[in-house]
Amino acid sequence: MLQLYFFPMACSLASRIALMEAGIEARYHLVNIWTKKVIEDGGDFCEISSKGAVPVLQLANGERLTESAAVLQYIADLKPEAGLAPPPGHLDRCRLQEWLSFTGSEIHKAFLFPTFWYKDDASKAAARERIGKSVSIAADHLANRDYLVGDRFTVADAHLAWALLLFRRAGVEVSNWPSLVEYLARIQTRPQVKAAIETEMALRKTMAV
Ligand SMILES: N[C@@H](CCC(=O)N[C@@H](CS)C(=O)NCC(=O)O)C(=O)O
Repeated sequence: MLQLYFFPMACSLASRIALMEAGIEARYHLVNIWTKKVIEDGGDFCEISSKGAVPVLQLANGERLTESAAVLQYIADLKPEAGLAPPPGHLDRCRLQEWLSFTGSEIHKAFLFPTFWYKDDASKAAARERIGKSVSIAADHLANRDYLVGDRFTVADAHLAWALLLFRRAGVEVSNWPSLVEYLARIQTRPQVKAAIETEMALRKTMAV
């Protein structure tokens, strides 16, 4: 069985959404990403992955995969019939990778600066402006379409939707981009997305961090 190491409402939420959308049963291990402890047994998370970051997906053969872009595509390819990623070799598969990469580097990492790393207001404001530029690209793309790639929900949408859910913490309002407000609402009408968010929101409240 697949095993996902996660922290509630962290980027590993996208992997949970992918597993649930694909109907793949998995074991979920709650990790405290700040203390690097696996909650259930107090084990050292850095022994699971030297990166010390979620998501980590443990495969059926015991190998472990990290990086959301890789984990999400691996899950999607386990159940091609769920349509969570275009088939390899198709141009749309490269489009999917394009969005996974953009969300992971230009959006995800960008909002960490104003939220956690920068202490002074000027640096925070500059970081928010930068994230705004990246987000505007996604907002323009979604102005006339329902999903990032093709005409159906893919793992790229799970990834971007997760990032948008965390914007407020970084002091960035999604309401600045009406197309993203509609997009996020659309993604959250999906029963599996809703259930995944509810599960992690409930768990997040139990964490003291
Ligand atoms: N490039 C990685 C980033 C993973 C990442 O930054 N995960 C965060 C949670 S959203 C984390 O676990 N951070 C803990 C740390 O870096 O110490 C990915 O896209 O999966």
